[in-house]
Amino acid sequence: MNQQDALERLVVVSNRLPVVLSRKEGRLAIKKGTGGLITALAPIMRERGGVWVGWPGATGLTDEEINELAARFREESGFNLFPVLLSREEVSLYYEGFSNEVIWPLFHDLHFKCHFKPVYWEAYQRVNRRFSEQIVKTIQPQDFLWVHDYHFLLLAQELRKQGINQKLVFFLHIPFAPPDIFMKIPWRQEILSAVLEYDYLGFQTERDKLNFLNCVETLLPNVSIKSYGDYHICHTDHRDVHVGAYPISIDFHEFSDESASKEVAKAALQIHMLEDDRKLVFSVDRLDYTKGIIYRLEAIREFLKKYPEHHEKVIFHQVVVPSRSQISEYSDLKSEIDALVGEINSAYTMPGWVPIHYSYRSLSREELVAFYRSADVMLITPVKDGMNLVAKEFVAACIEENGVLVLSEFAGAAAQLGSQALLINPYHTVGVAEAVHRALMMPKEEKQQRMKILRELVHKEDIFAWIDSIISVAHQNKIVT
Ligand code: ADQ
Repeated sequence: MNQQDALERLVVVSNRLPVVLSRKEGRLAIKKGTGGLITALAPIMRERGGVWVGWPGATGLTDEEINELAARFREESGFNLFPVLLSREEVSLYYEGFSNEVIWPLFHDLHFKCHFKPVYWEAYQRVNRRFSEQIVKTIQPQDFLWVHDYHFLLLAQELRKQGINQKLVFFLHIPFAPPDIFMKIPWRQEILSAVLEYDYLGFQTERDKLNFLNCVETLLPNVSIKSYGDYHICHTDHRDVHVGAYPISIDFHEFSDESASKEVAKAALQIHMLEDDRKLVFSVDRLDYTKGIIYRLEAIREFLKKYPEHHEKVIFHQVVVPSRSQISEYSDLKSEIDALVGEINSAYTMPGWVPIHYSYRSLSREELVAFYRSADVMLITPVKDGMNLVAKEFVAACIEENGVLVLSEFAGAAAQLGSQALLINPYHTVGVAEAVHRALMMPKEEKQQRMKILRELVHKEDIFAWIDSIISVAHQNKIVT
C-alpha cells in the first residue's frame, strides 16, 4: 500500500455488522464479532478511521438503542459502525428469501432448491436501494468503498443512481454459477448488468471468475472482455470493470499461536482422554446443505462397513453449528442428520465405543482449535464451497504437523491446498471412505511432509496478503500480464 492509500477512509459494506448483540437484564450489550474478516480489517479500519455499514442482526431496535450501541462500539474498537435497520418482513424476504433461497442455492449449483418468488426479488431490490440511500449519507468523495457478498449484487447500480461515481469494489465470498445454471434466474439480465456497475470484482477462484465471464459473454454480448493473463477487463458502454480471482484466507498466526497455548494443549489432552486415545476424524460445519454432511455420513457408514479393522480404534467427531434455522430447508436438514447419525451409531456401536460423536452447537474458539490440534484427520466434504476457511484454520492449528487434510475437490480451498491434501469427490462415498482409510494409515513422514508444505502455503497467503492484493489492485489499475 502506498502513502496516499493509507490516508483514505475505508467503508466496508456487508449484510451483517461484525458484532454480536445480546440482551442482559433488559439492556442491550454489544461485542465485536470474531470472524477472520473483522480480525484482519479492524487494524486498517482503525488506522483509516473506517466505517462498517450493515444490519446489526436484530429486528425491533429503536434508533436510540442503535445509536448508543454504535457509540459504545466506536469507543472500544476505534472505528465506526453505520447500522442499517431491517424490518422482520425484510429479513424474511430479502435475507432468508432472495439471498438464501435463490442466490445461495443457485450459486452452489443447487438450483432445484431455489424458490424464485417475485416478492423475494422485489424485497431484494428494495433493500439494496435502502442500503444505497443510507451509504450516501455517510460516504465522502475520497472513501474507498468495499462491498461484500451476494446480498449486494445490485448495490453498485443503486449507488450510481444516487450519483456516486467513485470506484466501487466488490468481493463475492461464495462461488459464481456457470451460465447453464445462472440462466435459470428469472432476473438474470438485471443482476448481471447491475454487477457490472462495480469497478472491481473479486472472486474466490479462477473457476468462479471464469464462470462469471462466461455468463457475461452469454448474456451480455455487447460487453467486450479483454484478458491480460489471469486478469480481465469487461468494457461496457460506460465503464471498465476489472475482474480477478483473490482467494480469501485466515490470520495464520492467530490460529497457530492459539494452538500452541497452554489452554489449548490442556483442552486437546482432555479430548484425547475422553476419546480413549483413539484416532480422531474431525469435521465442523455450519448447518448447511452445501457442506455435504449427509454424503459425509454415508461415507462414514461405507468406511465402517468396508474397514472393520478400524472398529473401536477410530472416532468420527462431527460438530454442526446452528445456522439459518428460520428456513425450513435447514431445519429439515438438521432432522435428517440427527436420524442418520442415530441409524449409523445404532448399527455399529459396541460396548465402550460409539463411532460417531455428534454435537449441534457453537464451539468456543479455544475448543475449536483444540479439536483442530487433536485431529488425526480433518474431513471436509462440501458439495460446493466458495473457499472453506475451516480447511485453512486446521492447517494453521496443526502445529505438530501430524494431521491429514481430506478435502472436497469442490471447495475453493482445493485450488490452493489440493496438491498436499487428499482430494475427494463428496458424492463418491466409497472414494471418501477409502481416502479416510488412506489418511489414517499414512506414514508419519508423509503426513509431516504434506502438512509442512500446507502450512507454508497458508502462512504465505494469509488474510493480510489477501486484503493487500485487493486494495492495491484497486488503486493501481494493475494489469498482471
Ligand atoms: P461459511 O460458509 O460460513 O463462509 P467457512 O469458510 O468454512 O464457511 O467459514 C466458517 C467459519 O466459521 C470459520 O472461520 C470457522 O472458524 C467458524 N466456525 C466453524 N465452526 C465453528 C464453531 N463450532 N463455533 C464457532 N465458529 C465456528 C462463507 C463461504 C465460504 C468462504 C467464507 C469466507 O460459504 O466458502 O470460505 O465465507 O469467504
